[in-house]
Amino acid sequence: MKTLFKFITFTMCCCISFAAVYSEQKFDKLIIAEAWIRQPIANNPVTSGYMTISNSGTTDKTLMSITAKFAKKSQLHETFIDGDTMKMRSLKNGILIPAGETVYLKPGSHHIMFMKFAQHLKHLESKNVTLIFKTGHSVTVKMTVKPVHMEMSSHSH
Ligand SMILES: [Cu+2]
Repeated sequence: MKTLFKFITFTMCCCISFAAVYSEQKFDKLIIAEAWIRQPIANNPVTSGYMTISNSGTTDKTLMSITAKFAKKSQLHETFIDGDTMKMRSLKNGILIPAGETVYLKPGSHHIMFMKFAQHLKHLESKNVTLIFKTGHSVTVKMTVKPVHMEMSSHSH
């Protein structure tokens, strides 16, 4: 099933670093940082999540899927350009995190899509999200719910 969404949020700022705001979460050879969920606007039934994933090990890892209790459906998405429109689709083969490298899930690029919320996402709440790798290994990370503009204000000082 191929699902396309119009990527309306692309024009929002996507290039600001805010690493200092988040502590790293370490799982053996994986380091997760800057894990956040875009606070949904009003009754919008979908939102996206972002994080950086570093693989300090010597074997490549592939992130295959995501689960979260607060969303009935979670997918890994990529963003692409179709003509002059920004669109997104689910990544059937997951996201490769090569040994020794860092992969950035960020606005305008790969991201997590959370759909059909089972719980309300509150401002600055920390949510558990489980990352499932191709090997079957999984890790549960904490992601902070926040509006997009916060990354800008947090960066200004
Ligand atoms: Cu998406």
